[in-house]
Amino acid sequence: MHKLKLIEVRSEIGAGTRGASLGPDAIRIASLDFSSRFFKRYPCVSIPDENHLLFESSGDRYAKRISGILTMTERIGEEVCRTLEKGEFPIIVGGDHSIAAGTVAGIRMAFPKIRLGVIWIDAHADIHSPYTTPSGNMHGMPNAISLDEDNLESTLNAPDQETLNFWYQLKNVGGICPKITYENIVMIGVRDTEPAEDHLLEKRGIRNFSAKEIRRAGVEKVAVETLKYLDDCDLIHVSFDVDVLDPSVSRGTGTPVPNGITIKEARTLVIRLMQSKKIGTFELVEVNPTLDRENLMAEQAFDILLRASNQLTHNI
Ligand code: 6HN
Ligand code: MN
Ligand code: MN
Ligand code: MN
Repeated sequence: MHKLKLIEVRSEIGAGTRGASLGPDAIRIASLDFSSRFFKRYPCVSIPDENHLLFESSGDRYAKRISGILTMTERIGEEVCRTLEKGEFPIIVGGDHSIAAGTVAGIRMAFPKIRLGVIWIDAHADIHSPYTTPSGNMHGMPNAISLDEDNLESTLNAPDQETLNFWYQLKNVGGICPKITYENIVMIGVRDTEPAEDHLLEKRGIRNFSAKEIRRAGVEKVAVETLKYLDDCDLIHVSFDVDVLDPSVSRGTGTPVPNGITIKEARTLVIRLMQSKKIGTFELVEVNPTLDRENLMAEQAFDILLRASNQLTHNI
């Protein structure tokens, strides 16, 4: 039986809207409504945050608070690596999506040689670099960090040398760069991208199952196709950004995008993916209760976490 370990990361500094750091606590509160023993059953650690940086002015316009993101990536990486080395299954709960760079770093630190796949369930591709970001918010960059992607062909910004030094260090956390390759990433539900990202998605032929495709083919088929696409991988990370859901589900996330997937589709998708023994880590991010009503998003997120973990404990 899988031994699960929860890793809570109250990261706030990668997002442009305030409140994602409250996600893990909103999810804990939601678990009470389910009368669930989830948070009693599994061991849980909390990664110290760098949120004090929000109260300092940051000069790095094209990679805001990047020094803190580097510190967080190292901390998360070490914890995820330790957890995997103990044979436990890490479930990482955010926080903003910049934490995904730390999760992938941790997997790589534990297993430098394996073929690592990533299933990116999100309204966004999160593949910006400081050269292309429209916002400077680093939750839009974790895939570029893992892929060692600067996307210079689409340069719009001129980051300063200090920012670029941090960017280089960030991509090299754990001493392996790149940590994943383009053919081993599948995106599901991505529908809000900038031209610089579109350029990469097209040039690199990244597989994306749109919400429309999910509706047409059925979520079951999309899960099967996704796993088939990553058949060569030894281990797969699933990263679930709650803004993949349609905003009708809830407004409780910083960057909601219309035409998302339904909660029913999300549940089936996650359960079906988790049936694969290759899934080695699961991450859920971007719940923001300050934007929500009656903690709806946290309840949906907890429901997904619960189903994912129940499926995992069945995988003997
Ligand atoms: N997320 N592409 C936009 C940006 O500012 O870079 C949005 C990023 C959203 C990131 O939701 O994890
Ligand atoms: Mn995201
Ligand atoms: Mn997103
Ligand atoms: Mn946009």
